[in-house]
Amino acid sequence: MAPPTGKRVKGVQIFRPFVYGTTARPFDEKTNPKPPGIPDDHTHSWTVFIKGIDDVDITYWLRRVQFKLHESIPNHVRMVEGIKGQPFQIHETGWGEFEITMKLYYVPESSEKPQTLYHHLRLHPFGRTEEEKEAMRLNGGEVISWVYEEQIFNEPYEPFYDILISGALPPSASTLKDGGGSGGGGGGSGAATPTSANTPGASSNKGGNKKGHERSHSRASVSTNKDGKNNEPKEEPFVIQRSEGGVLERSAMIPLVNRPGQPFSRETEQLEIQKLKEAKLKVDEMRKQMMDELEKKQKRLEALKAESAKAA
Ligand code: SLL
Repeated sequence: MAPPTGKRVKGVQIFRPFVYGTTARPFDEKTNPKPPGIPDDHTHSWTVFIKGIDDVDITYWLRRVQFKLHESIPNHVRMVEGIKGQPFQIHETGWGEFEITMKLYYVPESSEKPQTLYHHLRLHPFGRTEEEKEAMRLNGGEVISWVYEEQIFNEPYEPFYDILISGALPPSASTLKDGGGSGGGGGGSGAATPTSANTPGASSNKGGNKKGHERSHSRASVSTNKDGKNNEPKEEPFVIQRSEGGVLERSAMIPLVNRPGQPFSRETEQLEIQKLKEAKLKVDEMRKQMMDELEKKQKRLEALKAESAKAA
């Protein structure tokens, strides 16, 4: 961790969405043959990863990730350095499930301490219900356990703040052109509400006040300075727009709709909200029924008491 440079930007929280998790497949002669040299007792190939939502680059805030695997795996502590536009990931094979520890090391400009995330490697179909497990079995045996998360930078140091809001770019632009500072456009800033989609059990490894999700995501052509003044971008080689509901690099957007391999979107969020609303209605209904029954019982008790008082 580098010594802090500059001052913290007070009263500001910047968040960046990301996705982490595991994908596993059983070995199968046709669809997933076991490579030579893999021990007989290994039943699955699997991958653990941390990446940007919609596969956008996150190396401008995340520098390296230390993955700690099960001790039975050779060389079980692995450091993965960020490569621009690529996920932080490890491919492995094995026979058992276990908890993976991921230590996130941020870019030096952030002066942030590393943070740890935990994720359970899933090799076998899982879910809250048999239906959910069956849906996984139908998925060609691929077991996906992914979590949507938001990294909050609370009152970031000025140099890091400048990097974070250095300008939203079209997807993959970061692989074409280096570095921050050019282009216009602020990424969204705001507070986090960790959610999970399609995966039971979202994690949340940090605090932060919840302000909901309707935040400034798409100020893509005008940047806002710390002093609150709007600046026209100095150099703007292209008109920056979301394409196909995808997200801009270096923004806090999430996709508008689901696409193959991208299960986290506004659409998913709406479905989750709908599920919560339905669950609340059900709980309200159950509560009302119980209250009605309680009232009936209380009346009956009163009646019995009155009867016994008369008899005495
Ligand atoms: C279990 N508690 O009993 C867990 C342990 C260990 C998994 C799982 C070894 C791979 C290798 C491997 O898959 N270990 O030998 O490279 O399920």
